[in-house]
This record gives sequence, C-alpha cells and structure tokens, in this order.
Amino acid sequence: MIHYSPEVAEARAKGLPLVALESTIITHGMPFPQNVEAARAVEAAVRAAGAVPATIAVLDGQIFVGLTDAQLDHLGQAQDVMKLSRADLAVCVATGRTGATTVAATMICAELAGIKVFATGGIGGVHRGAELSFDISADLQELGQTAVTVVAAGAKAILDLPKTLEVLETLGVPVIAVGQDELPAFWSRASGLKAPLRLDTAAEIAAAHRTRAALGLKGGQLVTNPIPAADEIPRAEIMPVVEAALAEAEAQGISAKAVTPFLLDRIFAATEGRSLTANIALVLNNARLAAQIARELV
Ligand code: PSU
Repeated sequence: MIHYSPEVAEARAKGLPLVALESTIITHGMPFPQNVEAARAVEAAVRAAGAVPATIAVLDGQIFVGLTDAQLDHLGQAQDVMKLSRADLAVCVATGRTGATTVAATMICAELAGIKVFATGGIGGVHRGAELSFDISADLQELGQTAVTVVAAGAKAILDLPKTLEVLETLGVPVIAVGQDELPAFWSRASGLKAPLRLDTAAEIAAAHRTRAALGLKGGQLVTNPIPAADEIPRAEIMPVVEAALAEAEAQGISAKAVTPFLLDRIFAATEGRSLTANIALVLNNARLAAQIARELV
C-alpha cells in the first residue's frame, strides 16, 4: 500500500539517512503558491544537510512516501483534500481519496517506512478551553505510541501550552528543548515555560532515541527547536494577534479540525504575511536539525 519515490527507494536500499516531512502544512497550513515553494525549500534544506527528504501524503488512495515535483505541485493546489490523522488514514486509503497527513498520520507512515526522524513546524496540542470542548490534538497520543523523533519549533502558540506539556508528560513523551532551557513557542523563542528536558546537539538527541528503543520504551520524542532569533516574532507582538484570532474563531463557532487552519489564516492576514515568513523559516531550521539527527542515527 506504500509507494516510494525513486529518491526515497534508493535511499532505503542504500541505508541513507531519511527525514519524513508532512503534507497538512502544505494543504491546510500555508496558502498557494508559498506552500509549494516552502515544501520544495524544506526538501532542499534536508538534502543540503546530507539526508534524503520523504514528504508523505495519500494521493487517490495510495500512500506516498516521497513525492515527485509534479505530485507536490498538484497537492499544493488540490481542493477537497482530507486532513488525515490516525482516525482518518484507513478510510482515505480504502475509499481512494486524497489526503494530507498531519503530524500523527505522518508519524504512522514514517514508522511503516522505517523512517525514524520527522521535521515539521509545530505539533498540535491541547486547545484553549479544552476543559469544555475536549479538543486535544491526536498528535499528542501519537507521540506517546509511535517511535519517531519529531522536530518542531514547539507547539503552536494558539494552544494552551501548560496543558499541552501536562498531557505530554502523562503520555510519557520526552519534550526536549534544543540549546535553551525554555520551551519555544513556534513563532517566538520564548514561552515563559521551562522545557522538561534540554539537549544541545544532534548526537545527544540521536543517543536518546536509540536508548529509548534499547529500553523498550514505546513512543517518540518531541524535539522543540527554537526559531532562529533573526526570524522570530517576539511573544509580546504575536500574542495579541493570537488572542484576536482566537476570539474570532469563537465568535464564528469554528471547531474540531477547522480550528488550526482558521487561526493560521487569520494570523497570516493580521501580520500581513509575517507569520508565514516566520513559519517557513522555522520549518527550514527544523529540517536542518532533523537531517543531522537522521545522519547520527545511521
Ligand atoms: N506545522 C505548521 N503548520 C501546520 C501544522 C504543523 O507549521 O499547519 C499542522 C500539522 O499537520 C499538525 C496540525 O498535525 O497542524 C495540527 O492540527 P490540529 O490542531 O487540528 O491537531
């Protein structure tokens, strides 16, 4: 059921380091054409850092691990693309539909393909008001059960970050900040929260991944890599924008899977595109670190 691009098939045959990349960020996280340009730039960043990129998506019911340029271009403009998490993956495949994989579904496909490292922007988490809505991203459960190291710039600042950390702790997920003590918050380096763990090098992160496997611990690791200082939108600047977008979502009754894409789109408009520039910069930064970790792991 899994199709590998020629580049990924060759990398698998030769045992080269591979980095999984998701596709929801392309279809539901960024506007066209910047989404396709960003996806290509992220793949190029993985290659430049000495690993092979494997962008994952479901096209007409087939799971693709590694997309050709034409497939990427098509997906970036496609309409009615499903947003796939663990719950939706099998129905999408069984009914021959097209779907973009979230962090959760990308982790599942990466593990099936034997890929140990995955780079994205920001994971989903516990939404504000979850005590009433119960809206908690399936990304968290997936990190608790699937053995992939996920490199992100933290959980998105639209979330309830303290509750997200609590749930990750309950699920036994190591949350590791890179090069600083504080948990990064996607567009900003600071969150006001101390990260539970800190490691400073790709070699240390790879060693922790191997040690979890050796101990028989199930689940992955969440590596939170702060956005480069030159690209960040400081917390004091972005948080009022986030609050306004959250109020708008509530007023319009946006719920479930639609929440995150709605908020990202509103924040993009309110910052006149600056949030997108920062988002692309942080994904590129995560791709480079993920490639280094993948190289350490082979
Ligand atoms: N990183 C980004 N932009 C995104 C995402 C990650 O920079 O849009 C996607 C991921 O696919 C993640 C999803 O799994 O957002 C979270 O969606 P939700 O909050 O509905 O679980």
